[in-house]
Amino acid sequence: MAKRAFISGITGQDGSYLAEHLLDLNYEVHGLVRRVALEEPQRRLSRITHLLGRITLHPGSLESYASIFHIFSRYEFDEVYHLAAQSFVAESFADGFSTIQININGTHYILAALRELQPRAKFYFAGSSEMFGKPEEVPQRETTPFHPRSPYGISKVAGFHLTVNYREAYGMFCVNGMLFNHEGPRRGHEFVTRKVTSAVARIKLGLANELRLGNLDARRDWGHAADYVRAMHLMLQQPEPNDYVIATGETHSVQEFCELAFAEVGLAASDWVRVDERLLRPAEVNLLLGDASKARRVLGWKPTHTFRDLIVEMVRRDLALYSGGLERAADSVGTGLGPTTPPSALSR
Ligand code: NDP
Ligand code: GDR
Repeated sequence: MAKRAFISGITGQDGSYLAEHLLDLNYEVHGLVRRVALEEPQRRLSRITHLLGRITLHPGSLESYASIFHIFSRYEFDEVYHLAAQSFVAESFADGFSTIQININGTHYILAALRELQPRAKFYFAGSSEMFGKPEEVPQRETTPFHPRSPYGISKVAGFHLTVNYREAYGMFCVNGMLFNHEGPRRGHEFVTRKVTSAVARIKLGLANELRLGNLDARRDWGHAADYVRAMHLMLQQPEPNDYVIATGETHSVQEFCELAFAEVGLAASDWVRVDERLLRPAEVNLLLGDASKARRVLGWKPTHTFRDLIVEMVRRDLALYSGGLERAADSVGTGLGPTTPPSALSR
């Protein structure tokens, strides 16, 4: 019989890739969507338009224990992937209260409802390299101490410990993915990689004339989201629950990302990029570099996209998008922008 999976955050970058991956593996896929998504499906369901006939969506919110309890009381799941979160670090400085409330309580609600209703479901928590923050060693591995630098990072450390606590206290199969930055053409426009590639495309097409950024020296270990969702699934297929770092093992600066992205369209980043001090963060994470050797050894996971492949794919998709080449709904899949059809897959 097909396994049944539940994905919170199915409308996000990772949720959409994970849903595709699980459908390819013949899973029955369910997802949580906010009720506002129903009011604005064109924008809010655009990453999963192409999947709507094959998945079941449940209205609900991380802010409502009742909505989560309701879903888990109606359906039993083999695997629960908890990806939903306020995921933008800069926003967490602007409104730390909401980030902490949604990310910590939302995780706790899902774990508590699972414990009550289906303690045998396997649970994945979307932990982050932001937990390492100001890293106490380079590269960072599973045993590196946490030193979060933002309300977002703090919320992920709390989610990590909640996940470990449910594993230890109640014997549930709960795992933490400790994922480093991962990107792709479906990335939200607020994150630096997509901000750069969409600006590169618009500048090349004469639709924009500069790109304002904050800290160009920050270094990240950037991988491709399609690779990282495979790791999430593999973590839940192991005989014992455990926590894993997922990373490429390469680090690059924002400056390097910009140079390669502009070079892809024959432009020089220095002619177009301006530093805007308003985009600097109150506390920055300067250097992240992951050591995924445990995932390589135990899960047999490794990344398949290079840094350059990732940039080229993102720039080309944005060029096609902004030049009108992705107008039709079927082609706009994954841009997070394009038109979509009304949702027909809602459970109620
Ligand atoms: P996105 O920001 O693209 O997606 C976030 C998802 O969470 C969206 O589906 C969003 O729904 C949903 N969500 C937010 N708030 C709520 C809420 N109150 N109730 C229900 N759903 C909500 O993030 P990614 O796909 O990039 O990341 C997935 C997870 O992995 C996140 O937890 C993130 O923090 C974590 N992570 C991401 C990394 C990365 O590099 N991408 C690295 C490490 C961890 P809606 O569409 O309605 O806004
Ligand atoms: P990050 O991603 O904070 O690492 O969190 P983001 O792309 O926002 O920032 C990466 C680095 O780029 C610098 N930067 C800018 N960032 C943005 N967004 N906009 C700018 O204009 C800009 N200029 C420079 C930032 O200061 C930072 O150093 C992402 C999210 O997906 C989290 O949810 C996830 O947990 C971590 O990755 C791992």
